[in-house]
Amino acid sequence: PTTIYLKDYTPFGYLVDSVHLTFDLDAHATRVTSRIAFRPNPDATDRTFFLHGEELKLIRAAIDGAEITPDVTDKGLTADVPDAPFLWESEVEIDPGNNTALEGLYMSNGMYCTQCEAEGFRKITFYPDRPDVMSTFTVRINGDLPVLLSNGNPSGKGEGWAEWVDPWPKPAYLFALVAGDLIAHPGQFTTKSGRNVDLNLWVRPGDEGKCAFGMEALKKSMKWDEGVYGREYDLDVFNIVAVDDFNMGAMENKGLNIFNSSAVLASPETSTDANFERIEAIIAHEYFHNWTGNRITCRDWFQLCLKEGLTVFRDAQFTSDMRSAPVKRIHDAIDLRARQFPEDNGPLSHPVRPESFQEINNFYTATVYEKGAEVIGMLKRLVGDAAYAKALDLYFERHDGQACTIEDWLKVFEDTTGRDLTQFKRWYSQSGTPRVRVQEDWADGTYTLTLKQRTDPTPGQEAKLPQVIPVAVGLLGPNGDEVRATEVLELTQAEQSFAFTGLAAKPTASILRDFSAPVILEHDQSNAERAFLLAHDTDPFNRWQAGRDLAQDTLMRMILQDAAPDTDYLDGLLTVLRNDELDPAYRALMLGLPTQSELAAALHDRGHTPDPMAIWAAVETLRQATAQTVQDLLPRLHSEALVDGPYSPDAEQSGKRALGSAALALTSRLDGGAMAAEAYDKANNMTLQLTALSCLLRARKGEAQLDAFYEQWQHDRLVMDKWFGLQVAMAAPEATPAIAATLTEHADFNWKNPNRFRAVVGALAMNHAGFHQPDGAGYALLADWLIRLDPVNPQTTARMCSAFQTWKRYDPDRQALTRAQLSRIAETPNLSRDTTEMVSRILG
Ligand code: B3K
Ligand code: ZN
Repeated sequence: PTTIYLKDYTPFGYLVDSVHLTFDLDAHATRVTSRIAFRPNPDATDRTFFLHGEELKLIRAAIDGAEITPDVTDKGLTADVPDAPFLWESEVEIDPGNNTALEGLYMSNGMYCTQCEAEGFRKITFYPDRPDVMSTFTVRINGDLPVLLSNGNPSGKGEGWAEWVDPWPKPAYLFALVAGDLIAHPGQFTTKSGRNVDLNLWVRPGDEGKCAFGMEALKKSMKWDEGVYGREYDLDVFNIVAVDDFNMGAMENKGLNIFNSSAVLASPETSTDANFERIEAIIAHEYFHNWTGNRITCRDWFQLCLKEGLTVFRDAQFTSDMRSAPVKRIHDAIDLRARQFPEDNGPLSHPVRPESFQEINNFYTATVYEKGAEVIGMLKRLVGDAAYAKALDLYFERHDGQACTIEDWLKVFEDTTGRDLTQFKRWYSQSGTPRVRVQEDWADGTYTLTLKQRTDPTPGQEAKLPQVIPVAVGLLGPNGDEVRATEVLELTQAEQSFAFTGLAAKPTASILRDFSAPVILEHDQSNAERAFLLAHDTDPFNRWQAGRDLAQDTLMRMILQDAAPDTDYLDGLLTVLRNDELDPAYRALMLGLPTQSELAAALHDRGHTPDPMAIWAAVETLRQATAQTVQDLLPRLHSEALVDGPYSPDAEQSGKRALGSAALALTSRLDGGAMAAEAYDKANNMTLQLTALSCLLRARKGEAQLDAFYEQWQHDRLVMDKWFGLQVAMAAPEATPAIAATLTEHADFNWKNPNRFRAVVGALAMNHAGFHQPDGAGYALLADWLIRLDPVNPQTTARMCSAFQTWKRYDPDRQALTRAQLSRIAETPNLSRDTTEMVSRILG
C-alpha cells in the first residue's frame, strides 16, 4: 500500500468552474453522466490530467464534444487535454445495490443514499476527488421514487425527476444524493437577515413519531450559531435524512445532511436521556459544519482537524449553553481519557494533524476530533474570549470560500492578538499525551508550584519538545475559602516554577481547573487533601476530579495491596450525596468510577501488569462497599428519577434520572434486583426501562424482562440494538465471549448493519474483563468477526481493530494470544487497505 505525505502536497493542475451531474437510478446499473468545465490552474505547475475513479464502468468519455479513450486503471484515469478551458464529459455505470461498504452511492432499505467523505465521490464518477477542488454543482436525478434530493436549492421537479442547484462552491466530499420513499417532518427557520428556510427531516414511513426532537435541536443550533458566532444559514432549504445503514454518526453534506438513524431519531419511549443529548449535539455539529467545514473547508485531508476540531469545540460550547457547562466538561474529560488517551499512548498515536496515511478513513479519530477540540479550547483560554471572537471573525472573513490549512487558522490568531504561536503549534505536530508533574513548596508565606512536563516517545517521534500548556490554578485556604481565584499559568518550559506570595497559611492547590489542558496530571496529593478539595473546591470540575482521584487511589490499593475500600472516599461520597444543593446530574457523576481500561492504563503507567479480572473484582468490591455506605440514602435518591409531569430530555430531568438510576444500580447490589424488577414494570420511558433492565442483568437476573423487552421492541431496530448491546455489556466476565457469540447467531443479528454489528461485537470489545478473558476467547471472537466483515465493510472493520490497541499493556500470555489474532487478521487474503494499515500499526 502507498503512503501519502503532507509534505508532498501540490495543487491540482486544473480548476473546476461547474459540475453538472445526471443520475439515472437503477439498483444495479445506475448511470452517472457528468459535464465538468475545467480550466488550467495558474497556480499549479503539474498539468497531469488525472481523475480519481474506482469501481466505475466507463461507458463514454469526451472532451469538448469529441469522444476520447482515456487510460483507465483501478484508481482513475488520465487523458490528454487542451491547455485552455475545456468541457469534460463522461458516462459511467455503478452498482449501488451491491455496495455494502456504504461509501459512494449505496442502498439502505430500498433507499438510495451517498457517503462521500473522505474519498467516496470517486466511486460515483471520475473526478479530482480532493477537498481543494471546489465547484458549484447542478444535479438532475431521474428515478421512479417519490423523494429525490441533492445539495443546494431545488430548481425543478416532475414525475420521476428532480433538479437541484448548489450555488456554493464545494469539494466533492460534500456531494449528496438521496432517493426513496420518505416522509418529511417539516419545520421553518427565519435567519437574522430575514431568509426563510424550509427545514425537513426525512424518515422512512413509521419513523414520523421520532422527528420532533431533532427538528427542535436543528432550530436551536441555527439560532445559536447566529448569536454566538454570527453565522447565518445560506440556502433556502436544509434537509436531514435518517438512514439505517451508515458507517458513522452523520455527515454534513451541503444542505443535505445524512444521519445514521441512531443519531437523529428519538422518542421518550425508545430513546434514553443520553441518546437525546447525543442527538442534540450531533445535529448541532453537522449544522455548524456549514461554516466550519463547508464554507471554509480543508486544503487536504491532513488538515482534517481544521474542520473537525473546531466543529467539535463549537458543538461542546453549544451543549454547555443548552445544558450544564460543568457536566459537559466532565463528560468530555471522561470521554477523552477513555478514548483519546489510549490512542495517544499506544501504537496508533498520531498528531492532531497527521503527516502521513495510507487510508484517510483511519484518521477520523478521537485525536483529530476530540484532542483537536481541546487544542482550540486551550487557544481560547490563552488568548481570552474577546480575542478568540475577533480571531474567528477574521477567519470567516478572510477564508470564506477557501480550502485552508492549520497555518491559515493559527495566522488569524497571530494577526489579531500579536502572539507568536510557533511553540503552540506543537500541539498539532507532536503526538502523545503530555504529563505534568507537580511539586509544591511552602515557606514564609510563599507557595511555589513547580511544574515539569514530559511526553513519552510515540511511533515515529522519539524526542519531544516542551509544549505550551495552560494550567488553570486556584488556591484554597485552611477553612476552605478560595484565597487565590483561578489563574491560568502558562507552562512553556520543561520545568517552571510559579510563586504565590503573601499567603497567611499553607494553601491547598486546585490544579488544572476545568481540565484546562488535555494532559495527565501527576500530583502526589494526600487523600486528606483530595477529600478537602472534594468538600470545598469552588471549581466544579476539580471538585469532581478530587473524588475521582480518591476513587482511583483506593482502587489501586485494593488491586495492588488487597486493601479494603478507603473511608476517605466513601465518607466523601456520602457527604456529596447528602448535599441536596448539588445538581443531581453532578452527584450522579460523582458516583462514577474510572473505567476498568483506565485503571489498567494507570497500573501500566506505574510499572505493574494489569490483571483485568483483579481490576474487575476491585470495582465490584468498591461498588458493594459504596452501596452499603450510602444505603440509607438510596430510596430517596432513587425516587429522584421519578420526576413529576411529562417526560422531557432536558438537563434537569435527565440529571435527576441519572442520579436515580445510579441509586437503583447500588440498591440492586443489596436487594438482588428486587427494586429493579419493580422499576422495570413501572418504567414509562426508555431511560428508566433500560436502567432497570441493566440492573437486573448485572444482578444475574432479568431473563423474563429480557424476553418481554424483545417482544415489546422487536419491530424497532434502534431499540433492538440496545437489547443486543446491553446483554454483552452487562455479562459476567467469564460469560461475555459466549454470550456475544450466541447473540451473533440470533436471527436478528444483521451483521452487515454497522449499528447492529457494533451493538454486539463493539460491546464485546468494550467489556474490559470479558474481552480480556485469559483463554483468549474474546480476542478470537473479535478477530473472527473482523475477518468476516472486512470484505463487506472495510471502514467499520478497521475502526474496530482499535480494540486491540492497548494489547502491550497486558501480560505475556495475553500478548501472545492477541498477537496470534492480529497476525491471523493480517494474513487474511485480500485484506482491505483500511484494515491492513490498522493491524500493521497496532502490531508495531
Ligand atoms: N465529517 C463526517 C465524518 C466522515 C467520516 C468519513 N470516514 C462527520 C462529522 O465529523 O461531522
Ligand atoms: Zn464533523
